Amino acid sequence: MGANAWLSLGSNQGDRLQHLREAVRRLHTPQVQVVRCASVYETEPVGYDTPQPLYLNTAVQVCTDLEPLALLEHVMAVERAGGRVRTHYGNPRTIDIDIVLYEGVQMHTEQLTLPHPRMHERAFVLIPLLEIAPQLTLPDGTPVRDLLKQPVVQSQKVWKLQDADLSL
Ligand code: PH2
Ligand code: MG
Ligand code: MG
Repeated sequence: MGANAWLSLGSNQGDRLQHLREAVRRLHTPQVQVVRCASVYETEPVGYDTPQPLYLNTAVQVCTDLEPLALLEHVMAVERAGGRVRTHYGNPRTIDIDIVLYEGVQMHTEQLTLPHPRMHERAFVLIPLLEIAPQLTLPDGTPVRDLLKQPVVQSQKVWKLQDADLSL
């Protein structure tokens, strides 16, 4: 019996859908079971001061035996396998995978903060996440769906793709 965690995936470089597909397949290992995949959404870049290509974003639920920092190591290995090169913040990326929530965990270290500190202000995280976990709450009990009501989140453009299936 593992713990549930929710990951946000994004790509805005190259064959974006293929990068998401490969990442989901690589995430799924004996210690990290991908139990749910959201639809794929095309999203307007958020939080940059230079123009950026549109993203494809999705979210997955995993059930895992790994502790949060070990899960982070796994996620970063999957990013590297997907051709992720860390240059500076404003550069497009083949694949970005963020741990958004890990059941029952609140932590703040140099490597990892949970819940993800910017999930509250990001429709591209919240909308796919709520598709697969409509009842999800933050560790303080706040329903994640309440975060969607904020005007800053409401103003961000997110389009659901009808013909993209990520399931394994
Ligand atoms: N990721 C970011 C910053 N901005 N915007 C969109 N639409 N999608 C992302 O995945 C994304 C972003 C930092 O990781
Ligand atoms: Mg990110
Ligand atoms: Mg990241």
